[in-house]
Amino acid sequence: MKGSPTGLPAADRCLIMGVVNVTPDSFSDGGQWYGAASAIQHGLDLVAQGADIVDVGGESTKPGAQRITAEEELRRVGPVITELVKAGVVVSVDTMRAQVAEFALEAGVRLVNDVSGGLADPYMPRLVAKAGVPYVVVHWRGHSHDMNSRAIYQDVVREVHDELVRRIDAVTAEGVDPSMIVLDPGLGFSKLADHNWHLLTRLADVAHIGGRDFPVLVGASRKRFLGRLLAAPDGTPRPFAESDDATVAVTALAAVAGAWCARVHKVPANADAVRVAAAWRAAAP
Ligand code: PMM
Repeated sequence: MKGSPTGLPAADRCLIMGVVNVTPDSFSDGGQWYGAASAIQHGLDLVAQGADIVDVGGESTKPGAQRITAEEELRRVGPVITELVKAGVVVSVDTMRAQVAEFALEAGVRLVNDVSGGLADPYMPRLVAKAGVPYVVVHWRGHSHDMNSRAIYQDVVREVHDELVRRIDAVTAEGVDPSMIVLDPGLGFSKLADHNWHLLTRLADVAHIGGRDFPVLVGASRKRFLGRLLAAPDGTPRPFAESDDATVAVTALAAVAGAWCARVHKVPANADAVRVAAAWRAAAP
């Protein structure tokens, strides 16, 4: 796996992307940063805690979530993106919509994070290509309202790899420069716990495509498979906000395996973990 695409922070370690969900209903932190002022402050706090990039999103993608309008999404993220960019923060926009990405690019975001990998909005790849910014292409099989019904695989690593190959072909055909693509296995997006674990142990294989090693972003933070792993003896899953330590463990392991960036809700311990991982990798024979 590879280093940063042009235009993003470069470091000799895995980067940390801090999450600002400007939503009332994201599964892990919905409602906490719903107002623009608190979302902006949260973004600034994440940078002070060690985030290299701040990812701003306005649409919840939790399983079962219904879509909002583009206008509502823009209303949520617009002021947050504008103010964070003005403050000098490296901002990425987490959106599946070209209309929202276009606003964000004009405001100065440095990365488009599209959890649909260009499938949800046919105008997205061309827009990103024209802007010449890096593009996170996430493995995705469909919108949240019924994504779990698509979590069927014979060999999840091979199928996610092959479906990402098709996405790369599609977005490069629209003009996206392959050197600007970051791949993401899409943990939890039409994936059950076992699928996520298999993908995590084979990140390099997922991202080795056409003789090229693409940079990989990992979004394990507070996801259900961690809450299930840490369930109480009676089977009750651990609440999302209490799986941050498990997220840190995944970040460390993914960073040692060569991940380019970890997308996390709680930055400080993850920022430490990527530094531990960098020292580990540097000392490895
Ligand atoms: N997961 C969520 C949202 N955006 N972006 C990328 N690139 N990868 C992910 O795994 C990802 C994402 C959903 O999690 P959240 O609602 O807790 O932010």
